[in-house]
Amino acid sequence: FKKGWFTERNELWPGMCISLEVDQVLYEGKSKFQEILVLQTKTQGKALVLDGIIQCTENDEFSYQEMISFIPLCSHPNPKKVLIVGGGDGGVAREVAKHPLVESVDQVEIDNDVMEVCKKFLPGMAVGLSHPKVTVHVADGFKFIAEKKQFYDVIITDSSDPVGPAVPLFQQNYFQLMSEALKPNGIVCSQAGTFWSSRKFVTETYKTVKKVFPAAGYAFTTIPTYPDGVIGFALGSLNPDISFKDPVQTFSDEELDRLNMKYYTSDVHRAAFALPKFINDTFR
Ligand code: AAT
Repeated sequence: FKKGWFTERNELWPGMCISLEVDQVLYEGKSKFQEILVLQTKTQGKALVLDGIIQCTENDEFSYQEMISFIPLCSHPNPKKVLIVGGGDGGVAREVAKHPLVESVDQVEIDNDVMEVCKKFLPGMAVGLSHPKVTVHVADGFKFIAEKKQFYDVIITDSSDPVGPAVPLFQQNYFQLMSEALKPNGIVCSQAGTFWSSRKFVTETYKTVKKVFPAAGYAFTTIPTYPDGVIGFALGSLNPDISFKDPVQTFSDEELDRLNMKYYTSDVHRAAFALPKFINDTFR
């Protein structure tokens, strides 16, 4: 990419895609795993792009990072130990670390170059990587998780889309390994695509979670710079009686301000589980 409009063309969302007007290319490089691009966009702040796919922009990242973190954390009565898989920009670590009940966070990101680039160009997200609660591991999330048994209360998979190094993070054996890495009543929450362009993928991911976990759920958030302007999360829990849509922890407006929340509230949490009929129908 050189200049003008960057276009996120991909077969995962055939025939329609997002474009960002770019003022400047701030970084362009190739790691062991993927092509890394940082763009100064005209209206959406800086953008991180991996293998041609937008991972986040400064303007709207809070929607995704708050929701993928606080939905599972607030569905758990005492989320002390948390694992983040992926999330090299650090935004999810930033959100998880600020939750008052969280004591320690492991993060396993496969690509050290992504984290280094984000520390330089996206410090507002990368702060998460150096938070005292957070320990960063550079490794493949799949391998990392296979070695953990009954260890975490919550596992968040902030993964890139199912192309390249992230493919295994959507397979049934990955969800199986996550269920074994959880403590009793633990919860997993995985990035799980868009129900407009990737309806089949969303349904398959939900059904995979349902096979492995006694309880499954699906929530979504709005985000203009991801395909279709929405992205969903597949949730699973070892607690068969959980009701994901009813948060067991709620925060007052003052507490939400103190936590610097910009998107998440208890009402938004509940609303995120109200799915359009055509999606609910495919989940049956
Ligand atoms: N916070 C929103 C950004 C992401 S980043 C996804 C991260 O997952 C990337 O940094 C990538 O290097 C990392 N990753 C990919 N595969 C693995 C793996 N096997 N183990 C550990 N980390 C991995 C999500 C963007 C979503 C885009 C939606 N269209």
